[in-house]
Amino acid sequence: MGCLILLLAQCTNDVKLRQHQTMKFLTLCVSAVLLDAALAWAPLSSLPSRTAKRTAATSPLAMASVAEEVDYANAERYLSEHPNNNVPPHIAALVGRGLHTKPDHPIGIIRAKIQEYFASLPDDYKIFDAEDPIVTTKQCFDDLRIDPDHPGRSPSDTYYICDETLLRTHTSAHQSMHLRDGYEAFLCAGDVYRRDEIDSSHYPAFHQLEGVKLFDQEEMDSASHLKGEEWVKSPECQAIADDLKNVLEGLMDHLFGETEKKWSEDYFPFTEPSLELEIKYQGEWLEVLGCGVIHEEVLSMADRAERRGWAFGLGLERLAMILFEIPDIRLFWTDDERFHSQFKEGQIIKFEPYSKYPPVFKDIAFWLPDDFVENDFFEMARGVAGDLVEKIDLIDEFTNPKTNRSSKCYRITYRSMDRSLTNDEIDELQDNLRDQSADLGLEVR
Ligand code: FA5
Ligand code: MG
Repeated sequence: MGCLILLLAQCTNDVKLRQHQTMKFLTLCVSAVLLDAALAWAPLSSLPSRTAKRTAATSPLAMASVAEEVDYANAERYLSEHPNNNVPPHIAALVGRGLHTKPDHPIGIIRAKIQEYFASLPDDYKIFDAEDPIVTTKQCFDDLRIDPDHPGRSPSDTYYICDETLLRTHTSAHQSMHLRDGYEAFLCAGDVYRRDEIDSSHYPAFHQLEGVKLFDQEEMDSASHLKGEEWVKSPECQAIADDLKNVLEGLMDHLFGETEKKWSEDYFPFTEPSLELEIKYQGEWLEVLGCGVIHEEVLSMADRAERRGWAFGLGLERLAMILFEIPDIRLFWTDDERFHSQFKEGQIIKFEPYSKYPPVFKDIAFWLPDDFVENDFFEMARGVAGDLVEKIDLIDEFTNPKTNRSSKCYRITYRSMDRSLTNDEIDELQDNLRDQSADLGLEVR
């Protein structure tokens, strides 16, 4: 409730915010109060399974508290008229599709399989899957020690609704809230959004599953006062990291049987040490998750200073691509029945490509303005041609030594997942893209 009001207050700072949106938020606040009251008597343990959102509703801080009242699939929620709103309509249209909650969708199937593994472990993991995809900068970044000038926070990487609210870039945005609410072991799945490169394993909308576990306070007692390097070097911190690796290796074996895995050091401001795990897929290493021992400052900001534990965040599309042999990340979002009819709840079935239609390649070269942001161009291409853009590769770069002007040449691969493309239609899209490039200050060569 508190957060909803905060969110409302932040967004109404924007005088241009449409009135009906303000009304919607007010309605939500009232519903949240009613729901809070209605649930106040319900013992947590008596609630059945799809009630993660209802148990969250008993918390004063839960953004998910009105999950049953809010229509996350309403694209209007994400398209405020705030001058710094950078959510394009084709992204707003993806939010709230809830692929991770669909029992017959590969994302839902893999999520269920992951939950099945965690249910077999001794700890009791609380399941969340209905948090609001709109989070505050505090939830997504500050609570996780991500500095104001971290590149991941910039509008070239993140979709902002208004200055203080955004589409979550990772499910870690909900860690602190659940920790503060007293949960000690939980899984939290949801759709996340990033402005990113375009190819078969990157998509601006994808799904993550977050896992967090705190350790018994007595086990950590002799070390929980340690900070920084001293803590990281302690046997207690090492024990947490070892447990984390064991649990995740067990998960990979549960999903794939024996697979080739590779751990590497990584860096996240909210964990130390931090690691990433890669899996061999079609002869290449594919990064599937990031994880680490939760930074003591994150725990202390979440009012759990005396506790220690681990966290991980894995990419559900990446895992599903390996498990179901789905060759292109765009397929997860298709409405094509030839895709959906192949998958059934609880079953791991290899995907049979219904056809591989031929690609159409088009190159575009332009002189760059000084403030060129590659992701702006990628997004513009997706805005013009949608999922017909399979990938965009930089194929040439050049700086004129006399004028010092730089140019780049990109090759766009157009390919439909369900039909053959005609040259004429692609020429038209490419012409549109060339015309629109001027809006980014690009001078087509
Ligand atoms: C994170 O998002 C961290 N929040 C993970 C984490 C959680 C670390 C808790 C420590 C503790 P990263 O940006 O590496 O980390 O993303 C995690 C996973 O999401 C990646 O390993 C990958 O599997 C997936 N992923 C990232 N970007 C994309 C994308 N554009 N498309 C599809 N999957 C992606
Ligand atoms: Mg990573």
